[in-house]
Amino acid sequence: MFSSSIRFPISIPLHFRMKTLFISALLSIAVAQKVQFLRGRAILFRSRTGDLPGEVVGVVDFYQENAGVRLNGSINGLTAGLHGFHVHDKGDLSNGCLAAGGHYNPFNKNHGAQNATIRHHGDLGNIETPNSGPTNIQCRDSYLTLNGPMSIVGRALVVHEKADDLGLGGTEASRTTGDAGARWACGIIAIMEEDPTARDNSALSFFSLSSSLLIILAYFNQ
Ligand SMILES: [Cu+2]
Ligand SMILES: [Zn+2]
Repeated sequence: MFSSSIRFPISIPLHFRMKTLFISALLSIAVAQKVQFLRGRAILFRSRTGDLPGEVVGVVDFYQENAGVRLNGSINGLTAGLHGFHVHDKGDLSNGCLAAGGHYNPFNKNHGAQNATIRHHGDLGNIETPNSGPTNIQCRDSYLTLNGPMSIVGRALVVHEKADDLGLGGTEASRTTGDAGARWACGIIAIMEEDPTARDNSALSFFSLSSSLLIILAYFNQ
C-alpha cells in the first residue's frame, strides 16, 4: 500500500508490532534473570553404605573470584594423611554418595592432579589431615566456577577414604578416579549469595530496553 502523503515510508502491521513487543519482553526477562553467584557452600555428611549420608562432618565455602573459585572449610573425623577431594557430577548423595556419579568431567578428559594440564574439571587433588584436629581446607582452583554453563552449583563435593594418586598410578582406576577408595563424605554445593549489582544492572537493562522499544513503537505509530 502506498500513501500519497509524505509520512514515514514504513508502515509496520499491528501483528508485527505485537510480535516485536512480545519478543523484547521475553528478552528482557532473560536479561533480568542473569544473576551472578558470589558464594556457595557444601555441608558435608558422613556416607553410609547403600543409604543416604548421616551426620554432618564439615562445611566448605566456595567464593567466586575473577579467575576461579577459592575454597575455605573444615572437616572433622578424617584419619591423618591425604584424602581425595573432588567435585562429582550430580547433586545426589544417596547410596553411600555413589549416586553423585563420577568426577565432574564436561570435556571427557582423564583424571589428573589439580595443577595438571589434563584433568577433570572436578579434580581438586587431596586434602591433608593433621595428626590431631580438624582438616583445614584452603585452596584456589582456576577450573571451578559458580556461574555459567560450567557451574558447579548443584553438584556434589566428595571426600574419599584414601589418597588420590593424581592419575599417576598406571591403572584404569587411577586414570578415572585417582584410586582414592570409598566415598567418606559428600555434600551438595548450594547457593549462599548472589551479586546484588548484577541484579540491579538487569533491572536497569529491562527498563532501558522496554522504554526504547516504546519510543520506537510510538515513532512508527504516529
Ligand atoms: Cu571423588
Ligand atoms: Zn578426576
